[in-house]
Amino acid sequence: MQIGIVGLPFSGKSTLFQTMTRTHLDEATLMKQQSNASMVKVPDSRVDTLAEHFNPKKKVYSSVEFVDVIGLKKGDRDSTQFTSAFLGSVKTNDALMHVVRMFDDPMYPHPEGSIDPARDIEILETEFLLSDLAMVENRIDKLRKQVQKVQDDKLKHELVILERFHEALENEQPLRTLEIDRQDAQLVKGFQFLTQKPMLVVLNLEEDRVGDSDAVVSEIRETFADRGISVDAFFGKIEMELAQMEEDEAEEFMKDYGIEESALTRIIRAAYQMLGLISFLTFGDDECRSWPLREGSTAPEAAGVIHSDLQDRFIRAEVVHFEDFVEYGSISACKESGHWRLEGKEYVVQDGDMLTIRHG
Ligand SMILES: Nc1nc2c(ncn2[C@@H]2O[C@H](COP(=O)(O)OP(=O)(O)O)[C@@H](O)[C@H]2O)c(=O)[nH]1
Ligand SMILES: [Mg+2]
Repeated sequence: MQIGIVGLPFSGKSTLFQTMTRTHLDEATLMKQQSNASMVKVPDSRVDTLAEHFNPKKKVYSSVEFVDVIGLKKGDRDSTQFTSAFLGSVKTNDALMHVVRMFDDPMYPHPEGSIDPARDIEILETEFLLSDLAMVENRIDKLRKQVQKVQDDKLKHELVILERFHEALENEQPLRTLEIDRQDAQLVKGFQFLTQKPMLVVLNLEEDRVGDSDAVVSEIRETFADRGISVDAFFGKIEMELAQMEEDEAEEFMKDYGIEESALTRIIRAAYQMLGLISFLTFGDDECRSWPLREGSTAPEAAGVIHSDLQDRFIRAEVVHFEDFVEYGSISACKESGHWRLEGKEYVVQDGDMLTIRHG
C-alpha cells in the first residue's frame, strides 16, 4: 500500500516527505529525478498504552509507504498534457496526496506565477481527468469492435461500466465520486484510473496563517465539495524546524505557535484511513504492536498480516477490544466481565481489536 505525494514544482512535496519520513535527502539525490519511497510510522497512542501495561522489549507501530513522486517539472508540461512518465509513476500508487503551495518565496517562484490554491488543484485534477478519459475512450473503441465479433458477457459488462465512467468524466466528475460495487471495481482495477484514487489535498501554508488555517481549509473544502477529495493543511517551514528539534523543545515551540497537534500526525492518519486501513493490536512481554489491515478483513486475514503461516494454520482468534481492556484493566478482568471472546474464521476484525491467534 502506497501513497504518492504529487503537486506542482516547489509546492513543498519533498519538504512534506522528508519531515514525515524524518529523512534528509541531499540536493544531489533530489535532483536525480527519481521517486523516493519510504515507510512512515503511523502514530497510535494505543500501542503506548499497551506497552505501559505489558512492559515489552519492543514497541512497533503500523506503517505505510509514502512516495515523493518526481517527474513533474515546469518544462514537463505543455499546454494540455503532463509527461506520460509522470502519469505512469502516479498510477502505481493506491492513494494520492496533492501538496498545494500557499507560501510565498521569491527565491522559488511559483511555476504559475502566483499563489492560487484552487487553480493549482484544478490543474492536476484536470490533467488526471484527461488521462483517464483518453484511456476510457481507447478501451471503449476496442470493446465495441470486440463485442460485435464475439458474444462475451464479461466484455459487454466492462463496456457498460466504462460507458458510465465516460459519461462521468465528460461531465468533469472524477471517478472516485461514483458508487461502484466491489465486483465491478475489480473488473476495471487494472486500468489504475487516476481520478479513482482517494485524494487528500494538503495545503502548504505560510507560518503566519496558523490562526486562520481552519478557515482556509474550509473554503477549499467547499469549493471542491463535489469532487470527493479531502482537504487538510500543514506549515512546511514550521515542520522543517520541528523536525530538527528535541521532543521537549518541539513541544514548547508548538505551544508558542498555538499548535495543538502535529499536522504530520494528522495527515499520516488521514492517509492511512484513505487507504481503507484499520489497525489491530497484538501484545505481550515481547512486543506490543499495531498492524495495518484492510477494513472488512476477517480474523484469518489479520493472522496472515502477521505471518502467512498463521493464516494457513488459523484455528481461532482470542479477541478483546482495546477500549474494554482499558476500562477493565487486564485480560483476565475482561474474561471475568464477559469482554473476552473466541472468534472463528468468519469474524470481521474491528479497529482496536487486540488479537491472539490460536493456530495448529
Ligand atoms: N517559506 C517557506 N518555504 C517553504 C515551505 N515549504 C517548502 N519551502 C521551501 O520551498 C522550496 C521547495 O520545496 P520542496 O519541498 O523542495 O518542493 P517540491 O518541488 O514540491 O518537492 C524549498 O527550498 C523549501 O525549503 C513553507 O511552508 N514556507
Ligand atoms: Mg521535490
